[in-house]
Amino acid sequence: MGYTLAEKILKEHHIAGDFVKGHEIGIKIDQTLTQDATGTMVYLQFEAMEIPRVKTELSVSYVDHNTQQLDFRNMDDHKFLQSAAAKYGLYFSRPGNGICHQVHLERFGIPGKTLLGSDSHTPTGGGLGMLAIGAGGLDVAVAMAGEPFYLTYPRIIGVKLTGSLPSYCNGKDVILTLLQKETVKGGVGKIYEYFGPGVSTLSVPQRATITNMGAELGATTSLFPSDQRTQEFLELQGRGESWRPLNADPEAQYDRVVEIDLSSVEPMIAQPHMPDKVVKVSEIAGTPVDQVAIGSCTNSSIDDLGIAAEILRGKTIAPGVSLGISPGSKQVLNAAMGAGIIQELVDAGARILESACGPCIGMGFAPSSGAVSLRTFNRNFKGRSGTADANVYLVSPEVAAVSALRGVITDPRELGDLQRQDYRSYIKLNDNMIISPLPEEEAQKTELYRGPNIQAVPAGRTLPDSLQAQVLLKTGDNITTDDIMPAGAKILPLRSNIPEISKYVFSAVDGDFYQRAMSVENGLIVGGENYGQGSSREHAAIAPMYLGVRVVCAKSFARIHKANLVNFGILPLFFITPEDYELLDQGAEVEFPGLRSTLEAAAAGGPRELEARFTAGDGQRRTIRLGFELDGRDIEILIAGGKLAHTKARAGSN
Ligand code: MIC
Ligand code: SF4
Repeated sequence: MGYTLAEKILKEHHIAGDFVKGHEIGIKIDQTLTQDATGTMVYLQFEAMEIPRVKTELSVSYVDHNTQQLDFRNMDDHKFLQSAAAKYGLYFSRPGNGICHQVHLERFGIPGKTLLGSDSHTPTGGGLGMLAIGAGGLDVAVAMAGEPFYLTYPRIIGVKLTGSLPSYCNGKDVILTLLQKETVKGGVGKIYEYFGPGVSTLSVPQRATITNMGAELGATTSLFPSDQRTQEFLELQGRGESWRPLNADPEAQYDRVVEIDLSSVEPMIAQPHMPDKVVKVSEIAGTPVDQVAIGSCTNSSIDDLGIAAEILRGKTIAPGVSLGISPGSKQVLNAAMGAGIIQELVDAGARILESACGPCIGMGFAPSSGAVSLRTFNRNFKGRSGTADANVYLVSPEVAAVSALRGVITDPRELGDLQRQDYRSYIKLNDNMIISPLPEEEAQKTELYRGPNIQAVPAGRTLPDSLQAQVLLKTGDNITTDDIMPAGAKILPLRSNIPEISKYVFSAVDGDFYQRAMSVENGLIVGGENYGQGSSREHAAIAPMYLGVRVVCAKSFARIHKANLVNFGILPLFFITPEDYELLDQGAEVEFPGLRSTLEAAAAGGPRELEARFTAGDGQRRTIRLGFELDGRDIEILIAGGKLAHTKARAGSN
């Protein structure tokens, strides 16, 4: 029997648990990455673990999210992160050096290694043949401490690629096609592994676009083989020695195979407000466009900017359109300057933004009221752009550029065959914005810099045996972490200050949530399917915990958010009978008798379900059964009141 590539890498890194599909396994993490919006919590938590230096092969702290410094707060966080990198032995990628995933691909990613990142788009590294997984910050801190990362052994979906992409298509159209088939919850508990003759026709940046946006499937990660194209990419980065060939065995068994003939892929577009609301561009062509943004960790490589320049050369964007470009990294920006791409884009009317996340996370370049904004990004959740009623569409750089030109959504096939240039000779290596780890002795003398906005991580409460909690909010399906804990230029500077950021929990969904949560001792949220999809931000768990939320009852959960809930002592329960969701309304007082003893019994092999009693909307007293997919370790963490408390208690008892 042969192995898939994902299985091979998992097997090589497997250090705990039974290596059986569906079981929990612990894997060794070789590399970690953090970004500034999640990073401050990561290093505060790492500090609390009292470990003098990271134990991974390589760890990098990036600053790319909160780069609009409207006051002291973001810059204070950057300084804190720089001091933490110096103290704990990490590389530090300074603001301006680029988006974490793009820079990591260029400068650090290694085929066959494992990477854990406190950002949900960490799977970008899968484009290089890395097993790259997004996780909550605390899980990343624990991995930096040399502990295993635990995950449920995923199902492996093979994506067989045949043919080659037409000139007007991009890796983006491939992943949008897959999102249309599989939906935003189709990938939960799965790894998407690409194979077949079509693979070699895709460059590493195109592969990275595909693995990056695999996050929108809810997948654990996505993975490409490491082949000659990978070798060429690494050699261009002066890192040829990091290359090794990696492939699935010919007789590898996938749990399911999806086939995509690249030659038949068409230009695709995700409509507001979900990445899986995908249709062909031709179906909605002609819709007027107000704004176009090219960039983000999905589509900001030199080839992405290059093709936009190719389309816009010598022309001017439509009068009603504002075009913003954020190059993925300093390397991309430099190459784009060298190749004249920036000149051409500026000549055509583009506004050059910083090499950072920028508009993708609502850090500037917000669209006008009710605007149609076409973005080469990966998420179009309502309000994420910074404008509550904007309509954001997700597209390739080809569609973005031609639509900017015409002022309406346009199918790039109108332009006929597109000519692509080879920009390789413009790539110059310059790591002067990456600060290397300090030698151990010097590192230990470094003091952490802490600005006044940086507050300690609040502690969770231990789980009582019986709990009564009030339903604070009932949501529908596919609630995102942006709904739970919004981002944007106003709220992001509060990421290091939980008491302050907590005031914005669910603020875009229900303006009274904060007040209501503050008025009860224990809160409960009712959710639909795929609760907590999207970002890895643990603030979507820490802040509700701070507001007293003890339990979330949902039809199903997104992977990273569920792990974050457990890490911060919030119990994730699912409706065994999905119709019971209808019974549990906002305001209900729910009793959980024998909560802790039921969990303890489950850890010892007992049934993984418990009872909840409440008065339903019809005035009837009801008892329903709720399930939990938690293993013994999760249960210990929940009982202790969260992973930090659990880790401390364990350290104390050793
Ligand atoms: C995002 O794209 O939503 C973010 C901002 O990069 C997040 C991380 C965060 O919230 O800080 C993610 O994807 O994990
Ligand atoms: Fe940054 Fe957007 Fe990528 Fe998140 S999705 S890492 S905000 S560019």
